[in-house]
This record gives sequence, C-alpha cells and structure tokens, in this order.
Amino acid sequence: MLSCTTQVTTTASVWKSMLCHKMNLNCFCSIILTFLCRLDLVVVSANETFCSTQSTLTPYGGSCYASTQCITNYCDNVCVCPVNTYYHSCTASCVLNCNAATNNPSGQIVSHDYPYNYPNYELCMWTLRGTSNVYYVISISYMDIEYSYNCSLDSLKIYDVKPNGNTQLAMFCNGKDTSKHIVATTSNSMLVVFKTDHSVQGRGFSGYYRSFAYNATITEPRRGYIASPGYPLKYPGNSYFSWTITGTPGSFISLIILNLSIENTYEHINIYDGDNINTRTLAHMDSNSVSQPVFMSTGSSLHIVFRSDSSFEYSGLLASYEINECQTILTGTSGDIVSPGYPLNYVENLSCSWTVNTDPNTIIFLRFDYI
Ligand SMILES: [Ca+2]
Ligand SMILES: [Ca+2]
Repeated sequence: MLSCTTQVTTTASVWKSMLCHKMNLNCFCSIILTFLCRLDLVVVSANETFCSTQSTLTPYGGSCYASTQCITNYCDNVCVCPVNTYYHSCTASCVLNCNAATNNPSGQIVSHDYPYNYPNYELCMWTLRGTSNVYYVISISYMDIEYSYNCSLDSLKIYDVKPNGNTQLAMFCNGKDTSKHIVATTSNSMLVVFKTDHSVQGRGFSGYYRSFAYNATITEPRRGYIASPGYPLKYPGNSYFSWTITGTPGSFISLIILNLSIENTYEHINIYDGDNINTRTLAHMDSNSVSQPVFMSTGSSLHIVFRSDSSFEYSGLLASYEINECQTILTGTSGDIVSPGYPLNYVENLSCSWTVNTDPNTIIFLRFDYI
C-alpha cells in the first residue's frame, strides 16, 4: 500500500507506527506516537512531507524520579535534570554539579563518584541561596572521608553565609563531628565545601538540603527533619519560628524530639494538635521536659512553635517527623501492614484501611504476627 516516499520533519522523538496511502498523486500520512498520541501529516508531494497539524496533544501521564523535571515533547515525556545538576543513578535524583550555585528549595549533593571513592585534588563548593525569608537545613546521610587531625587533609565543611563573614557550622571527616549530621543556617544562604588532598580516598558523602521559611509549612517529603535556624550552633534571639506539618486528609503526623536546648524558664517549645496555636496543646516543653520525646497528631496537621527572647541563645531544636498515610493501596507480591506508629501506641480516633490489589487469579495470604 505504501508507495510514496516520505521525509518527515517533526520534533517528536518516539514513533509507534506510520500509516500512509497514496491518493491521486499525493501522499497522505499520519504517524502514531507511543502513548497513543496521533500526529497528522499532510503530504504535498511524494518527496515532501511535513507536519502541518497536531491534531492531538496528550501529555503522557508518566512520572519522573524525584527532583527531575518532566518535559513534554509532543506526546512523549522526557525526564531531565534541572540546570546545574546531573542525574545520579545511585540516589535516583538530580545532584548538584561541582561548584554550582542554586536557588532550588531542596535537592541532593553528593561527592564525585559517590558511593565509589572520590578523586584526589578535589575542590567543590556548592552555594545554596534562597529568598530573604528562608534558611537552609542539610542532613548528611552518609559520610566516609579520610581521617586527619582537624580534617586538614580531606574535609567537608558547611558554612552559614552572612554579609559580615561566613560562620562554620560543621566540619566532617572520619572520627569527627559524627553526631552533628544535621545543620542549619540562620541566613538564606549555605556554602558546602568538599576538599581532598593528594592521596587516600573514602566513599565521600551524600546530603539532602532543604530551605525552610521561618514559619514553615511542610507537606513533603513524607519523612524528614526540622531544625531551628543555626542548629547546632545558636538560634537567633528575638525570633519566632514555627513549623506546620500537614498530610492529606486521613493521615496523621508523628514527631520525635531528637535534641532540645533552649533557655530554661524563659523559652519554650509548644506543640499543637492541629495547624495553628488555637488547637489543642500537646506539649509545652523546656529543656528539662524531653522525657516524652514522641508526639502524634490526631488529625492531619501538627504545629510547632518556638519563640526566642532577647538574650542567651542555645542550639535549639532538632526533631524528625513523619507524615503517616492511613488509607493505603498496596500492590506487589508481598509486603507488611502495620498500624500507624507501630511499635508505639496508636493514637485515638483513627480509621485506617489497606487495600491489597494483585493480578487476577491470584490468592492473597494474610498472616498476623502481632495484635
Ligand atoms: Ca585524601
Ligand atoms: Ca533566650
């Protein structure tokens, strides 16, 4: 049937098939792209074919890895990394190029070739700079950097960037600072510097950074850390910090206080069972009252408030949170079902459901290990 020669000019990158037929002396073609998108062509002559109309433009509803951007190119979608980043398969995310600056609100930084050994003579400086009302928190999830006294050979250093000079928040190498893997700026800019010498390598480091407003609203990721500005050094005086963690309806929030150091008597952390200070108070804490470090909301929000006064500042607050979904659809061949908060006590007024979807003609076994 196809007897006409076609030369198609199109930016569409993925074809599924092309159908042409000859009528009189003209060639009429349409191409079917993958994901069931159709692009019609009008052929002017047997040797001259071009795209004239795009009858259907249906972005394919796929998803990209975290931190990648989805670009729709006709019917096809492509996952790409934002400017100044490259795709790092081990962490399945876009990581910052060496010596890049970014205003991204969150992202990943890893040493060259992580988790394989980093090279000698490396010097990478990453600058994070957000709008004036934010501060940055970075959590170093993995670190293997050649030991040396004062980290003088290989080092990872993190700075709070200020107009009157940078403050070093943390310095990492093996055997040093291992308890302070989460640090926060007071300013809207963080500088991360990784430097190596001429010999002996380690696997390097992986870190996740994120900016927070002084009054932060957190809806993702599902698990993370909150830290007061300046952590683990001093928080600013005369300031008001709050964090509102909110999940989808039916979810609830759990919070674990990992460290709390504030001025006794004059400063407190308040935790509310809702998204504002007018909801039920779960805790009114000072530095001495961390005997109950775990809190859970009954609804889908938890609100944390810390107000500092004009004198005597300390390291502040470090906590981990989790947004627990309570209505869950499970797929796959096996998995675990646990009640929210397990092995801690579940909270009151919960109504959770789990739906298990499998292929037709399969049987689902359910075994209870603990009730
Ligand atoms: Ca070295
Ligand atoms: Ca104070």
